[in-house]
Amino acid sequence: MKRSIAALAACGAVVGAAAVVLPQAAAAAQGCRVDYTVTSQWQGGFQASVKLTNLGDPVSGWSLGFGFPDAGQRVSQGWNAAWTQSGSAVTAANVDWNRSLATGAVVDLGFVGSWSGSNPEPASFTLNGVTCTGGTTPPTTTTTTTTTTPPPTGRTPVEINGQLRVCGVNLCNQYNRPIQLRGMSTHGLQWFSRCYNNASLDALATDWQADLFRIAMYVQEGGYETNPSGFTSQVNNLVDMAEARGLYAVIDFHTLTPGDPNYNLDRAKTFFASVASRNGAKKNVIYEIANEPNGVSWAAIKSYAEQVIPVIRRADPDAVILVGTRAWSSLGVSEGSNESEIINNPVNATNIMYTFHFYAASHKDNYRATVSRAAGRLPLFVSEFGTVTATGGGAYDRASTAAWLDLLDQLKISYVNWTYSDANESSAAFRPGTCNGGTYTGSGVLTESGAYIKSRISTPDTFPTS
Ligand code: IDC
Repeated sequence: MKRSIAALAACGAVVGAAAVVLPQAAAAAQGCRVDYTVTSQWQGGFQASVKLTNLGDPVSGWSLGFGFPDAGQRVSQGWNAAWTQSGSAVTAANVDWNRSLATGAVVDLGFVGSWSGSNPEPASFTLNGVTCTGGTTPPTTTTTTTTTTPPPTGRTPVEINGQLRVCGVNLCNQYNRPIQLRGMSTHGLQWFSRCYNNASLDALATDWQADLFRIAMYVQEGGYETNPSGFTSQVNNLVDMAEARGLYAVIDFHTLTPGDPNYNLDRAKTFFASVASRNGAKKNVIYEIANEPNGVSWAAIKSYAEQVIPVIRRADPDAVILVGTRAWSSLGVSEGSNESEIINNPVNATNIMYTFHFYAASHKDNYRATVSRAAGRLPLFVSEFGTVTATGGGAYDRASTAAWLDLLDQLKISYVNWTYSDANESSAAFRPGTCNGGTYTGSGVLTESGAYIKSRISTPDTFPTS
């Protein structure tokens, strides 16, 4: 799957100067190298990373061109440049913030594309009209500044990836490279707070090697509405405990019943104004504004989102925000709709992702097909899934869970499993009674579901660092 071709070789073109050799005159060395990698590919679609290196003199304003050899290939969504396509010819022009490229500067671009027939790599890369032959053309200056950020300073997920942002349909790290985060969700804080302590958070960070921790704060059922300040400080404490371990924290406003998030609009504004002002300077916080809208139109959810997001932005302008989708965050599928209602009428905000939830024993091929299709068009985040039926109990479905996680890995979609708790239900990762003791590590404390999910989450991350 992972292919890397490089349009590279030695030489570059020297243009500008005429007959007399006067190196200090107007001669501008031009040269470039492109490393093109298909980072994932699925039926009908693919994602590519395009790393452009300026080997010539510094440029201010640039345009990268290339051609797809197969006319069925299309760029559907690109990032870090303005992307256009005419026939099989693709152009990526600089955006404001990466207009200037020093000699040796590298700029990371990428896109999600579609293909029919075949998916060969593009050819004939050009920078400002000059073919990228790559290699070692000595530039006429000795400047070798680069636009890439320094190497990572630590080993935890937050130290490596830093402040996250949405780039195209992906979640990107501080190097503007797509990443996938994998982690666990609490159960309802009103019932299971005894499960969240230093020992269990240590286990999540070290034994599980997780990247993120979702803090599910129910609003009803004995949750936030009964004690706003108490639940707010409980959430803040858990954000700090995640931060201390280098884990990302998803602050989940866990609306469920009633399904219309507007029922809790005023509570949401109060809660998010408070947690965003308290945590806005942190790099590890992601906000999830409504867990699972249900029985309510997309228009109503969008209206809610467009009122709550600005409240968060005022205090925390750069955080990623997750927006729940219709029908228990199924992109509408569980109420007979689909992702097109969002694509046609997206939330008017930037740096947001849409959530998709599934329960593997209940939601199978048609839901997977929706996610495969939607992933090329919308930034998706699986902020909750279960290995069992949608009740949170019933049969553990390993085969369907594996199919889901393989798909999410391929699409680099982040995921969070329900639940990191010892609830007496098959979706819980720990056996009943575990949270009454002090041990959360090892296999003895795990349920069948927990053992499998831990085996998936604890495999090494491959976070790009440049
Ligand atoms: C379930 C819990 C269960 C609790 C119930 C009602 O597992 O113990 O009694 O909520 O609050 C969701 C929800 C999540 C559900 C879960 C399983 O986000 O709150 O938790 N589920 O039913 N969506 C689909 C499934």
